[in-house]
Amino acid sequence: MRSTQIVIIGGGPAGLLLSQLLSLYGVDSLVLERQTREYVEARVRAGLLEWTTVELLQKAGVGERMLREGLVHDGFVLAFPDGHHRIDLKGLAGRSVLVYGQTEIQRDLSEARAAAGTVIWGAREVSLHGLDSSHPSVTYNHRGSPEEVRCDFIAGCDGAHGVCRASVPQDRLTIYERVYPFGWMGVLADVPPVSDELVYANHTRGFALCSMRSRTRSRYYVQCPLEDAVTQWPDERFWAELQARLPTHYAAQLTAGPSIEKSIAALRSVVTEPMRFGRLFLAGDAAHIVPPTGAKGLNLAASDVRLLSQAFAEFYRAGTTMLLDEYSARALDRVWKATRFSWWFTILMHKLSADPFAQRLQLAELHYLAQSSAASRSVAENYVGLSFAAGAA
Ligand code: FAS
Ligand code: PHB
Repeated sequence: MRSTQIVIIGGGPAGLLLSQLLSLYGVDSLVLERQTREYVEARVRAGLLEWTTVELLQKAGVGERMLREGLVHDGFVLAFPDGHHRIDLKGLAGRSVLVYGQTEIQRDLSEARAAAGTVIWGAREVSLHGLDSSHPSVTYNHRGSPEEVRCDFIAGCDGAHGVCRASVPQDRLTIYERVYPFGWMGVLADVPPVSDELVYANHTRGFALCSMRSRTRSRYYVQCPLEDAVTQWPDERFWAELQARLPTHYAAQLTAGPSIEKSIAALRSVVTEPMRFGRLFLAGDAAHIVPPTGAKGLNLAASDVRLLSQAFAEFYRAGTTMLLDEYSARALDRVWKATRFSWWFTILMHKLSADPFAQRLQLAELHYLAQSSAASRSVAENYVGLSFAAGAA
């Protein structure tokens, strides 16, 4: 029977980044990923990195192409029916963010782990055993062959629909959830972005976001009804709706073109407490989901992995479990602060109802943001990512 120190379930950004960091600490791991490498690399998801995530990817040795191809952004624009306001991230929070697609991060991490040969793609029927014992194990099926691996710890990095959280007795965890009554229709297209910076638009027709992947590839989103299907959104309808939701000077800049990817994402806030069960530790979407409005999903996964990799390294280096014992509380402190910001930003920017009172409250808050440097500073420091300073997670 094969054995290793850490079995990581899930080969998305959380699982691969954890495996890469552990290898730098001299800790062995084995990643079990259900899908193929190509499938995972093709999933179009996040696009915006906090600088602490950039620094962590650099520390993991996968920062070279990211820094060469990524776009440094010092601010973003809030657009609303009677005006717009730029949040000066660099000036207000002293930090920038980096635009670099999750697909690229996944490619960089897959490349780095391929050399180590410790990722099993296509691992099926994964099942966890002995979570409360000192030597848990994982069974799985690979290319029709049943396999088993013994380990010291299991890292659950298997996303929102994984097996790890589902393996814990339901009376030993609490799941907090909020479902938003709308989704995001997202389009990727090889057209120049409408602006040099991201534009978040609050409009009476619904929310819109103008993002990008490069100076020639744009990523756009419009709020849509939850029950919509992608087939109801031919390119022509998408471009017309996006243009209708942007201020005129952005709408005039909009270049339409054929979509190369089109998908609808549901918006949810989910937090699982605690993030540890015996020898199982949850990280990333396996433990929490945020609406993408605040661009926190991938960044929270990275901050979990930063804490968990340090905790495992301390255990094997010094034989102490202090950081492992503190992991859940420290990770959740940061998760809840990001969950709050993502919820607040989602409620502020989306069309929640036809209720004129609610719309006036949103407008009042946007006007306040535009007039108050203190209010804008609060947005800026949450958007660039709260510090890991002592006392904060
Ligand atoms: P992931 O879901 O990326 O990876 C989990 C992996 O585990 C998957 O590869 C899965 O195949 C595997 N897995 C699951 N069950 C398994 C099993 N039983 N056995 C083995 N493997 C298993 N975040 C942003 O910041 N901005 C965005 O715009 C944004 N858009 C998103 C759009 C969509 C449709 C989704 C679903 C998420 C989006 N996110 C966004 C959030 C997203 O980027 C996540 O935060 C990020 O993928 C988290 O990474 P992981 O925790 O590794 O989870
Ligand atoms: C993206 O580029 O996909 C993106 C950027 C910022 C967000 C959400 C998504 O808040």
